[in-house]
Amino acid sequence: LTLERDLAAALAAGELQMHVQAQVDRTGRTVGGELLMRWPLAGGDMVPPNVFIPVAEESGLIVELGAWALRQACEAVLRLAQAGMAMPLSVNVSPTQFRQADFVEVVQRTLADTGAPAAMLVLEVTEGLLIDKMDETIARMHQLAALGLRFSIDDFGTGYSSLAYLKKMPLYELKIDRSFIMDTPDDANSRALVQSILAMAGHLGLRVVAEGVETQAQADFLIANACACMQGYLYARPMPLAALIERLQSNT
Ligand code: G
Ligand code: G
Ligand code: MN
Ligand code: NA
Repeated sequence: LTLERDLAAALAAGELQMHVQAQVDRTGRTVGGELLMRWPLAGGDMVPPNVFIPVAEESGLIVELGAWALRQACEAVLRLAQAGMAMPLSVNVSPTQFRQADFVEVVQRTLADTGAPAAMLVLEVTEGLLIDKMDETIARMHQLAALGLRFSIDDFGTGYSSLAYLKKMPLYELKIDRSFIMDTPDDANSRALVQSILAMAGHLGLRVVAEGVETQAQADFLIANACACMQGYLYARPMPLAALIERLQSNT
C-alpha cells in the first residue's frame, strides 16, 4: 500500500522517467527503440519496473501511468525527429490499460495534443491480453491500426494463448522472449524454438525482434537465421533519450 501511494506521488511530482533501449538491425544500425519506465528514488536507487508495474496493475494506477507513458512516447518520437533521426518507438501497454473503455480516445487525444505521427508508435502488448474477450480486443486493435498505430506481441512464446489469434490480429511484429534467446546458440532446443518462431513469422510477414541479446554468438545465430532486429545489452542498455541521441550523433 505504501508502494502504491509513493508511486502515485512520484507520478504526480514528475519523478518518473522513461528510458529507451535501442533496437538494431543486422548491421548494428539503430532502427528503433523501446521505452521503459524508470522510478528513481531520492537516494539514487531505482525501483525496478517488475516491482512497481505489477503494483500499478493491481491498484489500477497503471491506467494513469500508461497514459503518461504514451505521452512520453509521443514526445520522444518528436524529439528524435527533431534531432534528424526519426525512428519508430515501442511503448508497453498493459492489459488493464488497453481494456479501458476510453483507451482509443486517450490514444487519439495524445496523438492530437502532441502532433506525433501514429506511424512512429508501436504498441507492445502481451499474450495475456488475449485470455478473455478476444473478439473485443481484436476489434479494438483494428481500430487503433486504422489510426496508423502498429502492434507488437511482447514476450512472445511465454503466454497461454493459441496461435490462432496471430492471423486475426493486425500485427506488425513479434518479440521473441529473452528466455528463448538466453540459451542460444548452445542449447539445441532453444535454437529449434527460435528458428521455428523466425520461420513462422517470416511466413506470416511479421517482423521479429529478438530480446535480451547479450552475446555476439547469440547475435550471429540470429542474423544467420534472418532475424531482422535485435535488442539487448550487447548493443545498448536502456538509457535516457538524450543519451541515446548523443550516442547516435557521435556514431555518424
Ligand atoms: O525495464 P525492465 O527494465 O526492467 O522492465 C521490466 C518489466 O516492466 C518489463 O516486463 C516491461 O514490459 C515492464 N515495463 C517497463 N516499462 C513499462 C511501461 O511503461 N508500461 C508497462 N505496462 N510496462 C512496462
Ligand atoms: O517489456 P519487456 O518485458 O520485454 O521488457 C524488457 C526487459 O528486458 C526490461 O526489463 C529490460 O531492461 C530487460 N533487458 C533488455 N535487454 C536485456 C538483456 O540483454 N539482458 C537482460 N537480462 N535483460 C534485458
Ligand atoms: Mn516490452
Ligand atoms: Na519481453
